[in-house]
Amino acid sequence: MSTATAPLTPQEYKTDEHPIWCPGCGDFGVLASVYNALSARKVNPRDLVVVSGIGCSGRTPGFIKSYGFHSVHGRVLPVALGVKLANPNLHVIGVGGDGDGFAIGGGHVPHAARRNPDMVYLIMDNAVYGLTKGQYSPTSPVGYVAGSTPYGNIEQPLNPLAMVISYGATFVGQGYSGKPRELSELINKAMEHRGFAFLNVISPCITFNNTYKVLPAKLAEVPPGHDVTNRAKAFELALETEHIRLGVFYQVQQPTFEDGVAQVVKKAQASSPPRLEEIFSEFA
Ligand SMILES: Cc1ncc(C[n+]2csc(CCOP(=O)(O)OP(=O)(O)O)c2C)c(N)n1
Ligand code: SF4
Repeated sequence: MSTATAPLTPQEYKTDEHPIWCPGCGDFGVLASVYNALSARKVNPRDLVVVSGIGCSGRTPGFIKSYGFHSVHGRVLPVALGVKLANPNLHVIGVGGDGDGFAIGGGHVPHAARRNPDMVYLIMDNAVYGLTKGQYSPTSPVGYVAGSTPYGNIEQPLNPLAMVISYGATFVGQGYSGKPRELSELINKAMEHRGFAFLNVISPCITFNNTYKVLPAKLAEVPPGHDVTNRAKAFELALETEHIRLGVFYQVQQPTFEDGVAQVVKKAQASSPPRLEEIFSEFA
């Protein structure tokens, strides 16, 4: 992966496209943090691909100077994995909403996590379907009232962090759009990690699920001295109810998917597999 010849400032990662998100949407803070992290890491835009699903969050690739792929709902990960396999030298960042990632796209997350491709998967978690006007999502709390749940949501929310830790991701962290400096550092660490780096970013939807007032009392950093290689401890932090922890929960090193694929290709090329004619001759 090459770095830009002249490092870009965060501003220079902006495109001419202006976000049409509602004023005050948390996604602005996430986008600014991505710009900061790209600038800090001196990422050359031509070596970067941002892949998104559908949702307000799905518009993100249009705002980042890079290659981009605004895919279909829930399909961030298969597209991102395809990009990474086609050219392992690229930086790949997948972005999407909690609905995109954990409702319609939920079947892809375990397999991406256990394969461990070297990419970042960033969820903008607003606990609501923003684009389609505020229906409850898999991370909405019990009791959440919206057009689709006028008497309150009766389903328990799922826990993206605990799920992804259990799926075998090698980097799991959580950030908050309202703390862009800390979030920039977290994205930087996720990009530095070699393997599947999952970031759940709490990014309030000011229009349909305004949590700005209640969040500050609940947010707390991952405790100092937390051993990020301790998976059981990472689970404990993810399952805490008193606090919503911010920082790196879990990080270990394991071989990446693309390294494994390259080895398989090498082995296949070195061996002399039977020719198709030989295989077919068995059935003649
Ligand atoms: C296959 C398919 N089903 C449903 C939709 C309608 N749809 C568009 S975005 C969305 C959910 C958006 O919520 P989320 O993924 O959390 O993103 P946000 O808008 O909150 O950023 C839905 C259900 C769609 N576009 N495609
Ligand atoms: S509807 Fe919600 S998530 Fe979508 S742009 Fe507006 S505030 Fe952001």
